[in-house]
Amino acid sequence: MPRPTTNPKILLTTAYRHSKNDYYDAIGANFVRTPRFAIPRTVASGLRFIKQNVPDIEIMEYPLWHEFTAKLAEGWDVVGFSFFQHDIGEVLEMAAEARRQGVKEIWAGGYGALDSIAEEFADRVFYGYSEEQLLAELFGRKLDRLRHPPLVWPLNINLPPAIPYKKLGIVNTQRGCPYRCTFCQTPVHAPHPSRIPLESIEEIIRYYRSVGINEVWIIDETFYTFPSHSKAVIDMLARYDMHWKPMTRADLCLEHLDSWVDRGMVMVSVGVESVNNEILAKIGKRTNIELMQEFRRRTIEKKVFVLAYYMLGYEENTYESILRDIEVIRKNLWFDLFQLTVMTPYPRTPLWYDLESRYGIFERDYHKFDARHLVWNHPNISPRQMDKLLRMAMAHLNIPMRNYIKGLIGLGQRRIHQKGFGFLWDDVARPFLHSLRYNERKQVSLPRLEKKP
Ligand code: B12
Repeated sequence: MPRPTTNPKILLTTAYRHSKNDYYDAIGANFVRTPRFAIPRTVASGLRFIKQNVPDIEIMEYPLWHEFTAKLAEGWDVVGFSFFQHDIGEVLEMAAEARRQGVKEIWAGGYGALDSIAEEFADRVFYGYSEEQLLAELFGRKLDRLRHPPLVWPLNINLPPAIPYKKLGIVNTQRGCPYRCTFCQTPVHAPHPSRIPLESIEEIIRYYRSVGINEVWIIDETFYTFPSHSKAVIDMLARYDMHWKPMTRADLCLEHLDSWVDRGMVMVSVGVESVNNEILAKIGKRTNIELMQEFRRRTIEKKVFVLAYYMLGYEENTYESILRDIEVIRKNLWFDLFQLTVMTPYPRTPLWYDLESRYGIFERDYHKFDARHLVWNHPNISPRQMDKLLRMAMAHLNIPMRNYIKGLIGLGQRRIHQKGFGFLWDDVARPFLHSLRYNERKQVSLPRLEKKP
């Protein structure tokens, strides 16, 4: 793209909300019982990263329709959309409205842009992480250091009503993933893993501390891909006295469990995906059930809360085999919380090409690509049966006093042991009071880290 002589006016936004509280909640969607956790998606990580590093661009996260149209009326050279697959329906409506209001150039980016429809409605499609490209192409500048924006998620407890419990600081320490699981889009989106500079990570941890946040979630695809970098991050988290939760692999976590717990890890999330070793081998997961059982045993011992990702609906599955697997989990692998999804082929993954060619992907409603619906012609299970299986799995695997509340009590015991009843202030009252005060929807720009003399 030729560099424009004057700075173009660029607005990047996300799918719109249908009503005030219509924030997608991928965690809350895993429960049929109460109390339950909720993490409404109120901030758009990709757009915050762009804004932090390319400040001349304006961003708008999850607007209501009337907010979006009012914004369009301000006049823009470019309107770009950041979206997931299941947001495409809303984005198509928004792009049409932008064209109607005279916007000449529409952009698409994020994971949803891997769908071929992006080429149809957008003039430009961006693949993968884009800060450097945007800065160079639009403003002829080089990125001296990728900076990490403030990314804060609300963690609520729904009794109901929804009680704001705490605000979590989100940290990305690296991008991409060296593993090649057949269902995952990351190898297409970011095929070459890279590190986020340690200086930027320290900047963001210091920011979280300064605004009263004491828990961070590391949402890397696979934390500890770069061991020496990750070790430095862990030391930093310990130095700032943070509680932290990485998203990683069970084998990596098992190997480092003692030292991670000593440095403040309280929770971990890992992909279990299946309780069948043949399926695990077939999807390229490179784990097995024996390893998972050992991981479970050790995390119980260390009182670490485990969020397990689990997929239903492999080609080999039948209605009955899924019910049997649920029982296997309850007996041998009952983690503290399950994020349950239905295996969904996403564009350009090996799984997508395979299922499309052999069975066909029938679903045309993009909303159903939220990993909670059967979207392809499964040989043994119908979409209705899959809905029922998903609900049954939730009902049998996420039970307050059998796992997730019990897991929290375990965490509380560990904290009492460390801090005495000071934990009531540090872990309960203070996060709650802070949660009422901090508005994560407000865009804040991060001050530069002052170098120590
Ligand atoms: C954090 C996360 C979440 C969070 C989202 C929080 C939030 N506020 O966004 C939670 C836990 C809620 C979540 C839930 C789900 N997630 Co998720 N999630 C991720 C994860 C781990 C990180 C996303 C992220 O923040 N990346 C960091 C930012 C900086 O990167 P980015 O968003 O890609 O943005 C960069 C570029 O894409 C680009 N860019 C982005 N948009 C645009 C737009 C324009 C115009 C331009 C120029 C550039 C550009 O520039 C950005 C900066 O470099 C990814 C895997 C991954 N590592 O990316 C999966 C992932 C995105 N999730 C996925 C899925 C399937 C889901 C769920 C549907 C699963 C489920 N059923 O529970 C839900 C749906 C959530 C939803 N509706 O938003 C899939 C997406 C598949 C797809 N095509 O839709 C992924 C890729 C996981 C996977 N490997 O399969 N998720």
